[in-house]
Amino acid sequence: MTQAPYELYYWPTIQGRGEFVRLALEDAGAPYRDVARKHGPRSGMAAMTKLMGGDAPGLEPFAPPFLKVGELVIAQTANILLYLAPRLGLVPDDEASRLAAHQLQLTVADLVGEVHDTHHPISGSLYYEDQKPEAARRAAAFTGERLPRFLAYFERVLARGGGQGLVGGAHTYVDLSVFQVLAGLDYAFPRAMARVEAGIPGLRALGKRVAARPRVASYLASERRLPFNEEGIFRHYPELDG
Ligand SMILES: N[C@@H](CCC(=O)N[C@@H](CS)C(=O)NCC(=O)O)C(=O)O
Repeated sequence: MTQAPYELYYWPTIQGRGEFVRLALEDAGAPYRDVARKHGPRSGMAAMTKLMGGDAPGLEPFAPPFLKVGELVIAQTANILLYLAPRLGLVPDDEASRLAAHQLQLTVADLVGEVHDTHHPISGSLYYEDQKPEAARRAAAFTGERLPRFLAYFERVLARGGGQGLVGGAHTYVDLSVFQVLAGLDYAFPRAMARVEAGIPGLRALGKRVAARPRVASYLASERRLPFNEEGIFRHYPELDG
């Protein structure tokens, strides 16, 4: 039996930031183990906390997701994708394209951080219910200013590159990530998304193309794709979708 080369470590019940890595692995058809979601030896939450507790060979990761490949443990979503993409054929070879992809992925990470802060503006260790007034203010600023600004930026980048992909004409991991961002924002903020809809035709077409990619479509229809929920990053609290 061949051993899956890629081991993804991420919280087992949410899409979260792990989903950006899952989508890249799934789109490429790369064999991987979603370690914390598996049962048995070297699996489950115990295996994840063990590596986070200083048992990782090399550099200890601060937070999931992280990817283990042999003795190499790589953390930070954008960093994991930077490593994986050339190996999975999800970024062109030239340096300018790789830097562009990484830059865009870091911008996705900024956006994801701001989405997280709409429901946890004070602390990730407090319940949402304990920071609701602050969350309401933060979410109003996010849906009113930041969400339109981020999406208009990605729309411009896409249009300027010809409309096929965010990094020129090539299909890259950034296209997968922006598809995921749109899916998450549609779930969390349907009213705010309706307000920006007319301004993002290129992103919508890109999202449809990504969802129709055979391996992505089959992943999205599978049990491996967890549903969005109110434990993850993209949460639907109607009161935050003003
Ligand atoms: N910048 C990191 C953020 C990692 C992160 O915040 N992970 C969350 C789950 S999505 C977590 O478990 N954080 C625990 C913590 O920060 O203590 C990345 O993009 O991977």
